[in-house]
Amino acid sequence: MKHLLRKCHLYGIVDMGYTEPQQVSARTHALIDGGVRIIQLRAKGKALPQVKEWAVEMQAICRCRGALFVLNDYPLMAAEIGADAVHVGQDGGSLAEVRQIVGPGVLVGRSTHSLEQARQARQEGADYIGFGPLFPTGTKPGRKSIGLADIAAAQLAVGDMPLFCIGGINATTLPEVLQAGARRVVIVSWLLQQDDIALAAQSVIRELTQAR
Ligand code: TZP
Repeated sequence: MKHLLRKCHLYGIVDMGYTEPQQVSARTHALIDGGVRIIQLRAKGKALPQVKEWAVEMQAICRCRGALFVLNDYPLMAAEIGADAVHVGQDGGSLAEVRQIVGPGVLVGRSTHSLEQARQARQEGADYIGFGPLFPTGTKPGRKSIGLADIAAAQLAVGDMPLFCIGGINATTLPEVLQAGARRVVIVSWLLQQDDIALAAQSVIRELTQAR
């Protein structure tokens, strides 16, 4: 699983704030068609039985097509449905607690919002981190953005643990994010709002590859 994670440079999220239930399957396929190999279900504020239904649907697609499926927020459910990874926020408990719930075969990702939190997640043994929000974003309204200045230092601090920059990344901001040293990114709303999600993902992956 970890070797698959290492190959991932664009991380996609099917965020139910931007996605109708009947689009879950098509959007998961479109992301994979575009080359995305790690995809998260993010369903903030949705009823658990619904979340589970979408998670099972996405997990099956990802398994079948060779992509990693990540469930946001629910370690118990992630273990139950056999997700490849679970992603937790700063308020999601210690990573040791999360690991105890999901067991050794499930990757654990952590959101971080500062250099210090990135270091801490590395120490706690996260498999990967999200680092941001770099820019203000409607996907996390009211959340203070951290800018680009610490990307290179954070990258250095976490060594070979994959660090995905996140928050307000789109075709316009991507070049400056790469210029600041980012090598992996999560893009949520911009990708989901493209007419052709697969094509948009492909072009982002091309830019990420050229920057390496
Ligand atoms: N964590 C930090 S920023 C963010 C999350 C989940 C949302 C990023 O969404 P977008 O739409 O790509 O700005």
